[in-house]
Amino acid sequence: MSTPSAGTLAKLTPVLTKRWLSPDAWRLDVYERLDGYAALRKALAVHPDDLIALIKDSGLRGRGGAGFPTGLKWGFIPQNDGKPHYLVVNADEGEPGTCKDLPLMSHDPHSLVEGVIIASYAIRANRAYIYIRGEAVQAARRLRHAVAEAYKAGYLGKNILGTGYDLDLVVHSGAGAYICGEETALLDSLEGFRGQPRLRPPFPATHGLYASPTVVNNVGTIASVPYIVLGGAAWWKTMGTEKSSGPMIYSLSGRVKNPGQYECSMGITLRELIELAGGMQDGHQLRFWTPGGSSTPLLTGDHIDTAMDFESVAAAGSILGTTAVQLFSDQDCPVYATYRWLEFYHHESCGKCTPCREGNYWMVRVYRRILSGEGTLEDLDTLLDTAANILGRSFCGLGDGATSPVTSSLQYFKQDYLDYIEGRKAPKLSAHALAGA
Ligand code: L3W
Ligand code: SF4
Repeated sequence: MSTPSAGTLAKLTPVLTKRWLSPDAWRLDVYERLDGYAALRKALAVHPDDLIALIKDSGLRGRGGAGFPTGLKWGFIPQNDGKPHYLVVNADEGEPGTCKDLPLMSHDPHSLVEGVIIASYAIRANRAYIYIRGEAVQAARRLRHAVAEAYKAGYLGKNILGTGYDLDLVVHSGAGAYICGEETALLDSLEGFRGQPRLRPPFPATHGLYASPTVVNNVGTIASVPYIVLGGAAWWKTMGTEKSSGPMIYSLSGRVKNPGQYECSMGITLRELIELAGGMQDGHQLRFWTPGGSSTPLLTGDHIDTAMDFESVAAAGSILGTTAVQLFSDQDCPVYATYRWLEFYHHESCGKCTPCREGNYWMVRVYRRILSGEGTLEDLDTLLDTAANILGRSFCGLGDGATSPVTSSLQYFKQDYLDYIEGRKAPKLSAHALAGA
């Protein structure tokens, strides 16, 4: 394993991850010894509007993929409308390659619970939900334990810390559907319906859970809140760039020596992240990668000096997304990787709209043909045409995201497709796979 230089190690900015290496930080007594619930005491002494102003001032942006300004979203919640307000935490982490929320909830669940209480107080909600991915059994167990401890200690329930503020928090496990990570499908699922996206607008901020004003935020977004309350907006903005403030947890997977989570100021380059992860595996050269999960367009080895903030990744032609950095080498095939992602989207498509339901089905069939050595040049046009009919015509982001690896791999790696079609590359799939298409 190559050791990162001192200069590179100094690029780590452990904020949300700082307790992960403390044994038993998931227990309330340990969490409290490590500053836990100090931010809550501070926040409950502040007017809710001032908390929203603080979050706006910090520049915090959503950590779930879209990077929407958090304070702005909280500010959309109507006041004095006579309706109940809700906070819903999207913990349905399912984007391929993404692995930042589940370790946070396992190692440091109280930081999320504390963030939920502060955020709920700010938007004047008396009921909050954490919708956690069904397969995340261990993280859900830790969360439920933390919620029970928080109730017992008077951080949840009636008259929290004697302030007169009431909040109930429910941890709800999903049933293993990727689409329930889409915020409106998540709300349908929480209400007991089949999880399928709703038309937006109206957005959840005005018509969310039970048609009431609802903030839906990602785990990392809400877990950032206690740190901003304690450290202040100016401190938060010392990390990151002008428009992408704060630290971010990057999940590195694939052909690096030490895959894992690395928390750094936004704007760190991919090259530095790879060095933090011990470098590429021996004998492997970076060939292609995703900045934020498989729904974000692929970039190539030529983009290794891209700064990993919202604006710089967009300028490079992709999306920062969930900062799920999946790294592939010269020994990996972009056509096959794209096919595997498409199998996923095809399987997870909820079926509500035609472009995504039918388009992904057809694209999988075309990939099977190409990878079986039976492809034709027209297949490449079919792929581009199908992707163009999905992008912007789908009911939700799943359809759009599914086209990202297709169009970007054709943009950068068309020769790999041609090699299969023209017989220079051995088929990756058997004729049997084609027959099953
Ligand atoms: C009120 C308006 N609210 C927008 C809110 C909206 C939502 C947020 C972002 O996320 C991303 C995509 C993938 N009034 C509003 C408003 N909002 N305008 O702002 O909205 P939007 O539409 O920009 O994005 P989105 O559809 O909520 C999708 C990226 O996520 N992605 C992540 C997938 C991850 C999972 C998972 O692991 N479970 O699904 C992948 O990178 O690229 O950019 O709250 O209500 N006028
Ligand atoms: Fe369902 Fe796909 Fe349409 Fe989204 S784009 S509503 S997942 S069929």
